[in-house]
Amino acid sequence: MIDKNLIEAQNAALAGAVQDDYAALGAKLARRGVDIETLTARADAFGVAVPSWGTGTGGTRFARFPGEGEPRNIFDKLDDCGVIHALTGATPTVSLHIPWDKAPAADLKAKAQSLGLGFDAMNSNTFQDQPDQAHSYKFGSLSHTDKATRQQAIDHNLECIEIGESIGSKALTVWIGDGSNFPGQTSFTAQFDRYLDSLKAIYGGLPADWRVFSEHKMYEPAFYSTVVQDWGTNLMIAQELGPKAQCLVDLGHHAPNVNIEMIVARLVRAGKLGGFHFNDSKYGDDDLDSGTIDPFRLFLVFNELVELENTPGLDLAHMIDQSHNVTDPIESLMISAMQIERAYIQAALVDRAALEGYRASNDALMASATLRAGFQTDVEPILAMARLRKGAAVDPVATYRASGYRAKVAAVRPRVTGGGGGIV
Ligand code: LRH
Ligand code: MN
Ligand code: MN
Repeated sequence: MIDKNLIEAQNAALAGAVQDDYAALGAKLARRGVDIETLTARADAFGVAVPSWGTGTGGTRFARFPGEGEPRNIFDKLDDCGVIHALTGATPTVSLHIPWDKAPAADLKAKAQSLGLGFDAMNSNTFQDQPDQAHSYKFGSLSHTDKATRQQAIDHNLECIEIGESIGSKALTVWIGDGSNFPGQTSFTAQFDRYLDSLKAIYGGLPADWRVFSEHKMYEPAFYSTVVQDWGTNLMIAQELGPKAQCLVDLGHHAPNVNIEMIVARLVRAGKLGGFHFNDSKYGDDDLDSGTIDPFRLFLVFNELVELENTPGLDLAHMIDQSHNVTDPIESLMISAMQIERAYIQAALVDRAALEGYRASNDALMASATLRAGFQTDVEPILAMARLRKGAAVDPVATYRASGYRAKVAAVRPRVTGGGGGIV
């Protein structure tokens, strides 16, 4: 999809500068007692999953403005994911959404393999109706008052597990829009009990080596109450279901100013953090590109993850979940993957021993400064070197633009016109 020779040629022009910057940063970090190669090895091993649905232009509740050469189906989406991974070297897996990405498993597997991609968690969808379904989700899905509707939603999730199993996925993410719009519309308790019963049935269908991630979200599309509205409810769910159930934290699913990094620490302590949907947000579930609004918060999340990385059993699924309205989704996803990696490496270079010392002696100022030293270090030479060494692009966006990929696919992918909003 992207000519290896183009990547090499573009890299050749930048390699000298990368070497110089890398040597300078290496010397600077050495003075702080940090070995740059250890950090580069971390960057090299880091991966985050691309959401299949993020490769198309999203939309708001008001409108959708399609871009050129939008993927027509999951195979086009996988091609785009292959481009993102070839250029960044940081996105080896894709997270699928069913039924949006429904296709014969053998074809999905073969396509992913040809692109050097694997599959991360499967996402089920019971927040919208499909043309052929018997029961509507207008008033809920897994927590619906009607048993047949709940069963339909359960069956859909079991089918997602089945598809996932045949393509090598190991987890199912469940997010539901169920809730209510008016006080009095539902019983908080009975609705939650119904949800738990349904999820238990799904849990019962998990293969031995699978996990289920429940994803909380404060509001939307339900605007008065949501069944799985926060990490407290989410933790209750994971604890009641059993060891294969964990919580998924989507960074955009909290009230403004909520201390998400602290939620992360609490869930790790409970052995119940399963993974992330990375994005950034200013007001609500904005699904903006990772690290573009509050990069410090992203850093603080990774700071907890690095601090707790030796917690027994910790096995996190890192996934992006964004909606791109005004950019080329491939460019946004590449920048986001690199922002997430940047936050991770900045967290990894924090002097943990010094931090512990300042904490013990209650030196708040130096503890804060020690943490900030990580955030304020420009680790780009490390990320660029990791990409250079693995044959990805030193400057992924520039190489992508030079490749003319979007124009090439636009020639074979018909222009999508208009389209309503409504993507969550
Ligand atoms: C809900 C959500 C969830 C969905 C995705 C499309 O807001 O974050 O993860 O699966 O958006
Ligand atoms: Mn999400
Ligand atoms: Mn969301």
